[in-house]
Amino acid sequence: MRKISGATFAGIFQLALTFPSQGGEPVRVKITNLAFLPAEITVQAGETVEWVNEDFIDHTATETSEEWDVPIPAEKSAELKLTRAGTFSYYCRIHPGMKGTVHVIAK
Ligand SMILES: [Cu+2]
Repeated sequence: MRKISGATFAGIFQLALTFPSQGGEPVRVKITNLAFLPAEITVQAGETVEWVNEDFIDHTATETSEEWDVPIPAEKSAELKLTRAGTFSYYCRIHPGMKGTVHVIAK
């Protein structure tokens, strides 16, 4: 009996390790050579987007109607949690030719 309960406990522990903490990993968008990659992503409401700037210059992820404006310094990353469902177009204020889209779907 003792052996069985020990095995069950180990099973539960392993299961807990399988699932990441709430919120999970951010959805990553790479910035390289003045472009958001991928330029279009879909996330669930409550998920976090992480922009990873691999360029040697600063960028921003600025929502078209300025609902959000995220500075992303050179060779750094920045995160934004998106809670409202909708389609959001964004660009870089410093390089307006850089454009991206985030689709946020309701849970
Ligand atoms: Cu830029």
